[in-house]
Amino acid sequence: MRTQVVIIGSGPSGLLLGQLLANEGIANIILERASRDHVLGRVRAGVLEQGTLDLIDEAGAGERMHAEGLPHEGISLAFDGRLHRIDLAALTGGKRVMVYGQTEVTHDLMDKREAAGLATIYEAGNVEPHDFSGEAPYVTYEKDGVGHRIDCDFITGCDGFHGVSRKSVPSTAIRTYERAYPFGWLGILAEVPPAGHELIYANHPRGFALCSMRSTHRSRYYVQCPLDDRIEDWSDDRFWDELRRRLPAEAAAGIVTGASFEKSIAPLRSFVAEPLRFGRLFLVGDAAHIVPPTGAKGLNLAASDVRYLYWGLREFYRENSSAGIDAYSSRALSRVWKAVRFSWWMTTMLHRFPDTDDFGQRIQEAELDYLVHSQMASAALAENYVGLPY
Ligand code: RFL
Ligand code: PHB
Repeated sequence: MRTQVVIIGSGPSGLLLGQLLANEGIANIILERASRDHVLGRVRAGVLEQGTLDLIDEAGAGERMHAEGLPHEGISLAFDGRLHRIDLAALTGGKRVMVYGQTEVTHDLMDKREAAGLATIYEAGNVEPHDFSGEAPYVTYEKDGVGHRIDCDFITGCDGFHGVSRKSVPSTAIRTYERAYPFGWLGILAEVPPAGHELIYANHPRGFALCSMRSTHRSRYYVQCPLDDRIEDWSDDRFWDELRRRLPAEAAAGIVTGASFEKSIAPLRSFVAEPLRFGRLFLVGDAAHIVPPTGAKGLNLAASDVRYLYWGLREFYRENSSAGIDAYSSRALSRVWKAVRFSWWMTTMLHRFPDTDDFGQRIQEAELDYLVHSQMASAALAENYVGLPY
């Protein structure tokens, strides 16, 4: 079998890249280890930057997102018993974010791909990229016990943090940077109306909490928890009690409780691999970098990598120029590192660390107090939250 671009991974990066390339007439095949239902069952991101919306629109998959997504013009920071609103739109000249679940984005892109008759091979086992340092790369995989080979011009590793693409690169050719945080996020989804109509990020001596949502009738809440906590130890009642304790009274009063239908603990990590290109293999999205979810940047960074790589590949096929793919790694990484910095900073300011003592707590509160009362500091937060320019 032969195609122009093999895409490993059918998460948002792989699907978005595949659709943009296909719209441009560039043939591609997606190889996905999991089943379609498994991919759609993962609950993850919820906040999309304008640049991500634009790219989904360019792919032609934005219709339902605009109909059902919730545009947000602000967020609140909670600390010292009070809520403080950051007016994102006023501070950024009218920019907003959209609350629309990653699962929905993935769904829309999968539907679009299927309607266009583009190939995705689900439950592809032992996917392996080969010979990407030369001119004739290929990918092997197994399906239903039978081995297959796809020859191609380029391989794109859109296979997430635990994928095979980054691991296929010789360790001497890649450099990684990492910070693991000493806590996790316990998250739940419940079919109840959200506490308010915007997100609330809360700093509290008991630990961080986040009030988010998926729609006007579905809420997504998180509380910081120790990494070794087990889901079984967190009944819904315990979760709701802990969440309310970490919020100012006015926000806690707005919490509507109900049975959760999803509950999971996610570790927090910052990670960057450099570079993002190895001959004819490119790393994209979580395959190359991870940020803690505090800045809502993971999916948005995946989309930003896709944008730069799409530009590069389009230029290669349209104009026979490799300038864009040559610039991919440095262009993408420059945006990645700024989001890594922002996510690390938000995480550091809002969470309780094992060594946070009373002094540390007061320093966090002083920083937050400065942030919400200084127009310039608020504007810097808002500028990063809505997404830095490309
Ligand atoms: P994904 O989504 O991990 O998709 C990778 C795909 O590759 C497949 N795969 C393989 N396929 C073939 N062969 C192999 N060997 C393979 N190995 C893996 C996998 O099955 C999968 O289908 O990576 P992608 O596409 O780069 O997308 C990245 C985003 O998923 C991620 O950055 C975000 O979810 C992060 N994130 C958030 N990002 C935001 O922008 N805003 C948010 O509000 C936000 N909240 C979050 C988040 C992530 C979270 N968790 C659980 C990690 C909240 C949470 C709790
Ligand atoms: C979410 O809704 O899952 C969400 C929102 C904002 C974040 C992280 C996660 O910063």
